[in-house]
Amino acid sequence: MFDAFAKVVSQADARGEYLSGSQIDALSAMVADGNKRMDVVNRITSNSSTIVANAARSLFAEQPQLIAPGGNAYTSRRMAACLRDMEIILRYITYAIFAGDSSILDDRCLNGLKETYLALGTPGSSVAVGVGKMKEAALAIAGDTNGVTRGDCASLMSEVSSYFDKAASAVG
Ligand code: PEB
Repeated sequence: MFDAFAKVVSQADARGEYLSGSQIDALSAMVADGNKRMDVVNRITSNSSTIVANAARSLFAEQPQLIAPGGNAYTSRRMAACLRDMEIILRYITYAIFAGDSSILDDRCLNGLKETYLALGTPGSSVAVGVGKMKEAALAIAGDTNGVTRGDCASLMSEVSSYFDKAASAVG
């Protein structure tokens, strides 16, 4: 598991090189924008239940066969497993945002997840739709400009977006 700093150090060490100016500049920009990153993690974390519940509700409204008898989220046990899975994925995404690196998400959550879903008979493509819905909700909450000092959050938002995309394409 890496954060953005350890990743750069490890890559430089693999080549036996000092850190480059551009690597230091990139990390320095990340530090300068650190408060925005912490804010985004905090906002998504404190709204996680709403994000998960709304995404699941919307997924089941679009794909009612999932909750019909015989469906993959039918019975409260499977429904609970489904909500739990979405929650786990969102939690690892918040770690990746915090660390500024996706390796924690890749290694501890996404690695082998598609195969797990195949083995369970759970439709990975539906999970991917659910993750996409969590992404829209999380971006809306993270990017809400009410009550905050306005600044340029474009690159942070696209980074946040990329972790959700990565999770969706890993299972879809
Ligand atoms: C991954 N999910 C399930 C299981 C596992 C995971 C390992 C099997 C064991 C169990 O039931 O608990 N666990 C989960 C995860 C990590 C982990 C992400 C990462 C670290 O350790 N069903 C649907 C929807 C979807 C869904 C499309 C969006 O119809 C999920 C939610 N996951 C789902 C369901 C099950 C499951 C298990 C329904 C139960 C399947 C079953 O027992 O039939």
